Amino acid sequence: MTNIDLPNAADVTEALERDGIAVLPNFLTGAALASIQDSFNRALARPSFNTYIGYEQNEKWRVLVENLLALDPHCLTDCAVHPLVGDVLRSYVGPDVALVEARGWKTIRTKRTFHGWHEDAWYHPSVKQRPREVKLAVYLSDVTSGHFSYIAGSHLANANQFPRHWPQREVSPMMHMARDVKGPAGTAFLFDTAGVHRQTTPVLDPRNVMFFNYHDPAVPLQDEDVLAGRYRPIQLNAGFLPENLTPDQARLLGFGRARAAPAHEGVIGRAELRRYPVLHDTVAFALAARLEIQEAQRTVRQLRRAVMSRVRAKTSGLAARIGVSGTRAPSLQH
Ligand SMILES: O=C(O)CCC(=O)C(=O)O
Repeated sequence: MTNIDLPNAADVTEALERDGIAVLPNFLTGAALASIQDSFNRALARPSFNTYIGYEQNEKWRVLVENLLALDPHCLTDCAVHPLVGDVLRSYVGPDVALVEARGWKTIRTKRTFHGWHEDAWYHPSVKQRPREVKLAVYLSDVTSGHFSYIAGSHLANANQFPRHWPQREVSPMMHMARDVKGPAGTAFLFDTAGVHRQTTPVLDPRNVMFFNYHDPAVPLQDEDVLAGRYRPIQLNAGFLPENLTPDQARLLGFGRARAAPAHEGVIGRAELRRYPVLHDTVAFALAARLEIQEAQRTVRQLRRAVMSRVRAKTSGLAARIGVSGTRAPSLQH
């Protein structure tokens, strides 16, 4: 269930314009939260491999749960196309805003500073005027450490420069502007990804979170993201869609926006940039070898059966010729 006491869209948009971040306490509660937590934990049970869809991992500290719109219906209705979120995004990003990514992750317990301050890089450097992009984040675990932190107002200062990583010495003078988002599971926040932000360390308890990313899908992407197959296509379980989906919600989900896209953008899981390609090939080889061995064992069993039935046929023919009934072949007698 979503919270009816949420702030109104105008106030949230104003906070985004001013600070670059707006916190939505108790955004997700009750059955909707419990359902997503359960689905998320099931996906975290084991890695995706071959026929099993679980989590993906490309670094030690974070375990990714991709394609939230295929994970649980509440990710779609209670988060991605939540009416408040839609209203804020249309006025802050623009009428062409659409969901481009819906993924979550678990950060493991760590004291290591594995994730630094940054703005999100996503659009092609040929785009001169920085396009707006907003993420909706929803905590799925209670967060008291390893929380999200955002330098309020930094989205305005960075508006005309290409996104980059920020060393701590550059951020230290702005730390009095840091918004630390801690809170129970169900706490959400919207932030402009042009602002300087990070996940803080230490992470004393594993943290589960979902991130829904919105920008105008017509904006060209940076080369790395095209190679990595990021942002498109976005998978959706059509069965999760509510019967009364509004035209605004359909547009926010990007309905019809990929019709003119080149074919390679529509193919899931064919990114040119693979993480750990040697390991990937080794595992694929091991699976192929396992299947070949199975097939060889089957052939050996078949051959053995064929030989045995020929031996039986021969010995019973021999027995018939010498007039002994029920006698086993001499070679099998001892
Ligand atoms: O996991 C976090 O708290 C930080 C997320 C982040 O840096 C991002 O989404 O760009």
